[in-house]
Amino acid sequence: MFVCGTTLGYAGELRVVVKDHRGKHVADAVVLATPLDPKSALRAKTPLDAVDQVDKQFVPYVKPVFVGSKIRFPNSDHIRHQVYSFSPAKKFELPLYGGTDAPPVVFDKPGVVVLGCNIHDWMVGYIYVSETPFFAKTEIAGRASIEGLPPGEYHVRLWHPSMEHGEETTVRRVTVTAERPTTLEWELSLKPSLRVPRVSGAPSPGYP
Ligand SMILES: [Cu+2]
Repeated sequence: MFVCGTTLGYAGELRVVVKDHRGKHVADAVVLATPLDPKSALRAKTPLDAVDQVDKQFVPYVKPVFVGSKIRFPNSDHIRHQVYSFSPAKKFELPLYGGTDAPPVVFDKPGVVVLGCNIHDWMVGYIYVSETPFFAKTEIAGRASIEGLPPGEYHVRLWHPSMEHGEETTVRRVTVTAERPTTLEWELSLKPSLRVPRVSGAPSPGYP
């Protein structure tokens, strides 16, 4: 008798390359794969994760997490920070602190959470709270890979803090198989970045 489901245990992979309209590789783009069959997304993996503060910047600048994740906000600087968010997906404010004293924050609602610091106005970071457990972030070469995908149909989309159009304009329907990785390329229009890279050790504007 032929038994269906012989591919059980085999998983697919999505490989993604993101470039801007000039062909430059785009880092910090979040790639999200939502299975059309919701049973494929049954996974309760919400590890304790962290967004650090180093040289008065959030590290990493963009952090994708699965909904329900707890995030710590350690402070590796020798000064104190006061981290907050006014975003509807998560409003919170940590007390002014140094070191690793701040209690972790639970991100229980999907969406974009913009992080700021009350002391250092220019500090900005992003937590993307994903409703799907299948996501990844592009590195400097504009590449990301999502592994361990149950084979099937997916809606795949992108988010980036500087994207010109909404993430819904990036949605593609993709078939994932266990045989070979599926490669996708996007060209993403970005708004001119207002983020000024700061040199470590350089004098800081504003407060110390
Ligand atoms: Cu600060």
